Parts: sequence; structure tokens; C-alpha cells
Amino acid sequence: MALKPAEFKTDVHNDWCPGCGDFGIVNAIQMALADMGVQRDKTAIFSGIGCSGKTSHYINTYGVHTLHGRVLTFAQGAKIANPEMTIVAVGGDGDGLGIGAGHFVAAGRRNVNMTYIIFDNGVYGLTKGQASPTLKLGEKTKSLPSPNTNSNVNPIGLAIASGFTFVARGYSYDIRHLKDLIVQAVKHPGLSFLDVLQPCPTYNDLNTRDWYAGADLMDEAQKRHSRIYKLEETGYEPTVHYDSEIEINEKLSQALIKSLEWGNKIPIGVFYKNENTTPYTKRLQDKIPNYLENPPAKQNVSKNGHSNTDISKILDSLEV
Ligand SMILES: Cc1ncc(C[n+]2csc(CCOP(=O)(O)OP(=O)(O)O)c2C)c(N)n1
Ligand code: SF4
Repeated sequence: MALKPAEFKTDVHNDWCPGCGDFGIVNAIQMALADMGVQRDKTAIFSGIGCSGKTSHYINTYGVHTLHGRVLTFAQGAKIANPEMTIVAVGGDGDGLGIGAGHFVAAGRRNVNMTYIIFDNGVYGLTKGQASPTLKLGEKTKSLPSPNTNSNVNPIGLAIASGFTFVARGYSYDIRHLKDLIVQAVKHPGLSFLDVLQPCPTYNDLNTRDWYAGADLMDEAQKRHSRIYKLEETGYEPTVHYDSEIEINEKLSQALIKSLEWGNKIPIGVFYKNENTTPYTKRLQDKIPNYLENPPAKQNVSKNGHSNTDISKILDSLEV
């Protein structure tokens, strides 16, 4: 029987700051898991290190709190070992685009069928607000002694350039829209990436909820003009339909151009979607024909209490 969103909550004490955008993302993930009717024992949330890293403690499925910047390696390994599992990896923009940037690019080349969500707040929240890779050059948040001296990474552009086959952006204060994006991302037959704009009220006093809502863009009638707009409401078409090189290149180019929009107009929604790229599990199946029937997670590792894996040859070869 399908579980309700509340049944994906845990009793673990939540120590995020009041008003943190992380709450909306966790709610959206729980709602999406319920919507899709996933089973708890067939689902695992992997998280990196950071405020966002605590997410795996708050969602009642299998969960693994991994190492800083290494969440994609754990998550991809789990999916490859047990292709039946629904795998969602989460982490901060520092975690995924700073220390984890190499794994981000490498993951794009594999197309493992799983979802990666970045909680994008422009700062290193857990370590008290240093500039993260998505903070723009020259910006100064309240915990920085002087303006940022580094240029920023564009997460959507990097995902497109790295080969992710589903690339989208959500906003943590539009939970229903975010939930729908997560459902699409998880159902996508390949590696999906979601950049989620997540205001950190404690350390990022620039990209606040009010700023996204356009509080500084009021017109004469004192009406706010939200910076955030939805791609799907503009007729934007992200999907590759025909698997032709020409169409793929067109869709990639328009997604890259859209990824550069920032400032008074910030798009959310699906930027790019291509279901035709062979998923990694299929690539493995072509090499190991019975891989899906007998993946590593289903193989016996012991018999009568003794390991049936003989690594003595490897150990001998390492002897000096
Ligand atoms: C190898 C390693 N280097 C540095 C740290 C210190 N550290 C912990 S969390 C963090 C950054 C967190 O920022 P971000 O990934 O943006 O996540 P947020 O807290 O904003 O959700 C750092 C540098 C660590 N735990 N491990
Ligand atoms: S420091 Fe920022 S990201 Fe971390 S819990 Fe507080 S508000 Fe959220």
C-alpha cells in the first residue's frame, strides 16, 4: 500500500535554523516519494556533509550520511550494486560543486539511473557561511570579511556540459512545483540533476526569500515582481524527441542559454531532458549478460559463516 508523506518522516530532532529553505526540500522529497508509491525498503537517500547532509536522517527510508563531496560515488555504487533500488543523492552546493566537482563531472558521463539534488544556498552553511562555488564574483554576504574574489560555477550549465540527461531547477519555497520536478527526475530513466534554490536566512543575506520574491522590484502600485518564473509557462520545450544529433544539439544549446539567465529573471523547471542515452545499467548488461538477474547485492558473500570470496591472490600480489 502506498505510504503517505508523513510516513516518510522520522523522529530525529531537526536542528536546521528557523526559516531554512532545507525544510521545503525535505517536504517535497517526502511528498514525491509518497506520490510515486515507492517502498521504504527499496529506496535509499544518500547525503553529503553540510546542513543539507542531515537530510538522510530526516527521511524514513534507508539512508546513508556519506563523506564531504563523495555522495555521488556512494550513491552510484549502491545503484550499480542493486539496480532495483530508487536512489536519491542530496548535498550542498559546496559539497557537490566544490570538493565534489570531479565526481559531478564523472557522474554525467555514466548516466546511472538515479537522482542528484543540490541544495543551492550560495554559502557553506554548516561551517558558518563561507562563499560557496555558486556565489557570484564580487558579492559579499554577511559572514564574508570582503567581497567574493572567485567567479561562480553555473550548476545547470555544468550539468548539461557533463552529460546529465535530465537537468532542472526548483525553488524550495514552491514545494508543489519542486515535488513535481522530483517525481519527474526520479522517473527519468538515467541520471537526473536538480539544482534547488534554497535561501539560507542565517548566512546568505543577499539571495533571500524576499529577494527571490522580488521585494526590491516593486512597481508603482507596490506590487512585487517575483524573480522566479516557470519555464513550462513560457512554452519552453526541453525534451529531445527524435534522438537526432541536430535535435540534441539544439536542445542542449537552448538549455545552456537559459542556464545563463540570472538577476531579475530566474527560470525554474526542466531545462533539458533526453531519455535516449543508454543508462549505465544497460551498458553493464551488455558486458555482463546476467547482471540484472544477479547484481552484486544479490550475490552470496559467505557460506556457512565463512566468506566465499578468496582475495588471497590479490594479497599475494601486493606483498613486497
Ligand atoms: C574533507 C572535508 N573537508 C572539509 C570539511 C568541513 N565541512 C563540513 S560541511 C562543509 C561545507 C558545507 O557547505 P555546503 O556543501 O554548501 O552545504 P550546506 O551546509 O550549505 O548545506 C565543509 C567545508 C569536511 N567535513 N570534510
Ligand atoms: S546555516 Fe543556513 S543552510 Fe544551515 S540550517 Fe541554518 S539556515 Fe539552513
